[in-house]
Order: sequence, then C-alpha cells, then structure tokens
Amino acid sequence: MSRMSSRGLYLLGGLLAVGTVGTYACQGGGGAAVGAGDLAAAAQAVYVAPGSYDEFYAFMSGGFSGNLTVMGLPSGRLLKTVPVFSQYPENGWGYNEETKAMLETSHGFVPWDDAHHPELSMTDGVPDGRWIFINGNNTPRVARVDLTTFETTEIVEIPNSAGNHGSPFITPNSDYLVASTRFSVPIPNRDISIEEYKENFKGTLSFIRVDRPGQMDVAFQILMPGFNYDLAHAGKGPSDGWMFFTSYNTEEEHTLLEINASRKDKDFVAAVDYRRAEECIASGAGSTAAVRYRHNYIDARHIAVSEEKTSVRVIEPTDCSDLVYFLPTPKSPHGVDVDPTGEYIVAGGKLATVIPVHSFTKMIAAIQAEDFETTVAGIPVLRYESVIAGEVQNAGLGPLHTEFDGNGFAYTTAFISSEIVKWQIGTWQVVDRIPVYYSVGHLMIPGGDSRRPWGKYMVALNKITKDRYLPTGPELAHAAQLIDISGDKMRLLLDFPTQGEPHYAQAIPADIIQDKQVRFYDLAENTNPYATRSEAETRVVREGNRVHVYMTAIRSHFVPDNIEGVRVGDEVLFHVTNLEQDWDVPHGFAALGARTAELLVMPGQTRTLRWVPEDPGIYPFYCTDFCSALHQEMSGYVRVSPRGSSAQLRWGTGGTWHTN
Ligand code: RUQ
Ligand code: CUA
Repeated sequence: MSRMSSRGLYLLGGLLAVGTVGTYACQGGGGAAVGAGDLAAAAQAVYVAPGSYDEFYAFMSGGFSGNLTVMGLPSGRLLKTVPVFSQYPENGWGYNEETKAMLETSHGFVPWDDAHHPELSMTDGVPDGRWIFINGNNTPRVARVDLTTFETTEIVEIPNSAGNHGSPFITPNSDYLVASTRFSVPIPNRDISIEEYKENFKGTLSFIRVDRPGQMDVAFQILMPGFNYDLAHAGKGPSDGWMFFTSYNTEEEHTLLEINASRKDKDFVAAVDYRRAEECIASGAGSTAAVRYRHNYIDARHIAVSEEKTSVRVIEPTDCSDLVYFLPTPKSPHGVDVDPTGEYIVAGGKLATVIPVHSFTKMIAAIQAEDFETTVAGIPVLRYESVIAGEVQNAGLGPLHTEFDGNGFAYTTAFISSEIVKWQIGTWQVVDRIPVYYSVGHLMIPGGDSRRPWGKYMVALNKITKDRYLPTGPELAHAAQLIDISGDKMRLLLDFPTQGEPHYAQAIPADIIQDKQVRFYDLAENTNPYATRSEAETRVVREGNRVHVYMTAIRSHFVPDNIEGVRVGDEVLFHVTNLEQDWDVPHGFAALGARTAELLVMPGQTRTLRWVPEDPGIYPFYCTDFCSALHQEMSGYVRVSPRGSSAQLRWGTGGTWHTN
C-alpha cells in the first residue's frame, strides 16, 4: 500500500463504493515522464520496418466480439480476425451454407459468444503452434482453430454448464483441456426456486479430450459444490497430472454476490488428480447422465457437420477417493497460475492484499499425512499453513493474474491499483512495479504459462482505456500495452488498440507457425458435392423450387454470368468454386437482395450463398474482393420472373446460352 499512487487510491474508493471508475485525471500521453532518448529507444524496440515481419504471433481474445484476433508483436499490427463463435460478414463465416452448422448448439443457432481465453496446444509443456483453443463463456462452448489455415475447425458445447469462464486450459501434452462453470445451477437443470440454491445448485469441472482433431469430446465431468469456478491451470513437471481450479462464492450465495460472496476470508483452489479420475472411471465409478449437446466440426469436404451427443460421464468426489482437495486461498481468488517448474501454484485473490503461493511438494506431503482442516461436501480441505510456500507482500491491490519469464520471476496484475508487479520466486520479494493504463486484467508473456517462457515482452490487457486514444464517442478503444521485460526494470514500449475487450492472449515465436501455412486448396481434391472443377462443368439445375447454380470464379469473370428462368418463390443456391491455384487470390460473391453476407472463396474451395428473390426483376451479382485490374468487370445478372412463370431456365456467358 505504501507505493500506491493517489490515483490508485481513488480507484479503490470508486470500486468499493459502486464499482464505477470515473475519477481519472486526464493523462493524455500519460505515464511517467520520459525523456526523448527513452522515447526513441521505445520506438526503435517496436518498429518493424516496411516489408519486415514481427517476431511473434499474438492471439488476442476478441472478448464480446466472440472472435479471436491475430496481431504481430512487437508492432501491435492487426493481421487477421479469426471468426469463432460469432458470424463474421467479412468472409461469410456462419452465413454461408458450408459454415452455418458450426454455430449450432442445443439452444439452436447461436451466432455470438463472449470469448475469453486463447490457449495454444502444447507438447511436453511448451506451446507447439498446432492449434489454438478459445472458450465461449455465455453458451458454454470450446473451439479449436487450426494454425495452418487460421480457421475454426471444431466447436464442442459443454453440457451441465452455465457460464464457461474457467476454460480452455490445457494439459502439457494437449490430451485434455478443461471447462469449469462460472455459475452453478441445478444439475440436471430444472424448475426450482432460486432460494433452494444451497441444496440443489452444483458446479462442474469438465475434461475435454482434444488430442484428435475432429473428435473433441467431453471425456468426463466432476460434480462439485455450488461455488463459482473461475479459472484453471494444469500442473507440469512434478505436478503433471493435476489441474488447479479457483473458486469463489464458497458461501454458496445466490443474490447480491458483491457483498454476500465476499464474506469468507478464504475460498478454495481445487486441486484435481485427473489421472485418478481416469482410474475411477475405468473401474466403473460415476454414472452416465442423459444430456444434449452439440459437437460441430469442419469435415474433409470443408463443410461443417453438427452432431448431437446425448450422454456424458459424471463422477462425484465421493465416488472416487483422493480425486479432489481444497487449498484454502484468500479472498475470492481469480487467476491460478503454475510456475515453469511446476512446483508453485499462484492464486490471485481479487480482494486480498497478498499473493499466496502454494507449494506442490507441501500439498502432496499434507495429503499423505492427511493433514486436513475439515471436509466440505466430502472433499478434504488442507491447512493453509501446511501448503503455503510464501506470500508476496506489498503486491498491489486486486491481484488477478500471474505469468512467468522463465528466469525466476513472476509478474502479477493488480486491477485496483492499475499496475504490474514483478516478484522473485522463492524470496517472494517485489523487485519492480510499473503502472498500466488502466485497470489491468490479464497479462501475457509469450509462453508465460508454459514450461519454457520466451520472456522478452509482456502485454498488459487493460479493462479500461479512458484517455489513452483519440475519443470515439461513448465507446472508446479497448487497449493493450507492450512492456519490455528483458532487463531488470520493466519498460513501457507501446499502446495498441484491440478488438472487443481483450481478456487473455497468448503468443508464440513466428517461426514456429509461419512456414506451415496452407497457401491454397488443391482443386483436384475439392470434394464439396457442389464443386465445379472447370468452366466446362458449370450449369444450373432446378429441383422443384430449389435452383442450384454451379458457378466458377477466376480472374476476372464468373461462369455463368447470365442466368434467366429463376422465379419468385425459388430458393437459389450459388455454389461458387474459385478455380485459382495460387496464394492470395480469393474471390468474393454478393447478390443484390440476399439476406446474408458475401462469400469469400479461397483458391480451390467452394462456398455457397443462399438467395431467395422476392420480386421480379434483374439482379446483379459481383466479386467483392479486388482481385485484378478488371475486378470491377467481374459481375453478372440474374433475371427473376414472377411466381408461376413458365420462363425457361437458361444460363450462359459470352452470349452462348445453355439449357437442360
Ligand atoms: S478473466 S472476466 Cu480471464 Cu481475468 Cu474473464
Ligand atoms: Cu474476383 Cu474481384
């Protein structure tokens, strides 16, 4: 507290009063006064010369945009938005017929979510650049993005879950990722009074099998007391085989949580021995619950398939001894982070004044000695004093998340005092601190939660931006800040805006990913049932009220580009195949009056736009992606005749008409 700035104290007052932060002094250009020499050095550190590449790919959660964004570090340049849970008109994700099924859920088509935590796949505890996963918080889901195409290829819904916040934290060899429930609800969910919370509401910790692409599956769920489960991290090294989950609201309150769920002095980190869960399940423990959830994936034809699953294995800690232990942890803990050695488990108590660090070795010793304080719902509670390795004092107010640099230091965000503190593992001494603007949530060091961090840069992911950018009306830019951590002192280098609220992010050296990119799809291997592999195969086929247009695109024309004989009441499906076989030549497709987004078709691929014309007339269609000097010429017309008209279906290009 002694190092708190007066602004930090203002913030604390504001937060405790109403949770509204409105007391910033204008800080334009803000931060510590820096000399021109420092500015020049910072500018040089982030300058990526024209034509040069960034050192790292950073994957930023798109927050309530439902998507993932890819940025370069150190420049902070936006490289791509990868649509995940939200429809994305820029490339037709969730609008075209081939991808719609990816957004199916047990609630029907849900074209939005709140995405929080990107998580890279790992091999032997080190990010390997094969996939990145991200959670949907609102309609509980987890997605896989393939990093050879930067496309979402799989989404699995989580049954028996309400609010998938603590997700998708992965095990060191990417066999499982986890999903824990932010909100407890009756399980199975049913119509009972909210006042019966304590007896009936439960949480679940789900383990999802992810090592086989296209076969993500909820392997099992652990039914837990009705707490709010917040975040998680897997053990590694000596603690490999364990997963640690934070919980708050161990008071099991259901109203006015702001006060009621902050009463206890300590909540819990739940330590789960998931190899033990596998053993118990193999010997028949637990039960199979009837549930409904969706598993969606892009199949070999590049078409989304949505399957319904109807059961899940559920075990309770009382079915399986030695499965779960509680580590008492002050005070409404949020993040839980495991250091690169796997020995230390760091929790961020949102309302705590210290950062508690648990020791894995001490935890195992306490379990063996049965050194329990009590049990809660049959789960042994270890003694705080028996498992604690140390407490970091003077850590900043509102510690949330910790990452590691691989050189013996940890970095923890303090939301309330808007700073990041650097402290030494083992001595628990704070060695440096840096203000951030403002109210930092997560932080990210490339590989900073893994066995081998690339500890050169750190990104602060801030919750509030206020005066850092040119104002843009009531909604201001969201922002991240890049900090150099290569020296003893942290050094602020760059502010850069992000899309949606930046929750978590991960980053990886560019060379692990950049040479593995798919440049285009082989036309000869296009197995979409509506693919058209040459202009000679183009045609239009009527099946009742449904009209299939087998169309090709190549610089700079569509075949066919004139179509007649479509009638009001028809459903027209434009199946557009891009015949190009070269990198960076997508074609787009849009039709006047279509109630959907464009198609953006990659070379060798087929994408389908659905169009239901409502009135007779002439309707143009055109390529939306400026593909060549004659891009503006890349267009055509559909003639629509009245309902019941006998107009014959015919199509053509260059004045030659074809009929069936
Ligand atoms: S958390 S509010 Cu990742 Cu700090 Cu979601
Ligand atoms: Cu094809 Cu523009």
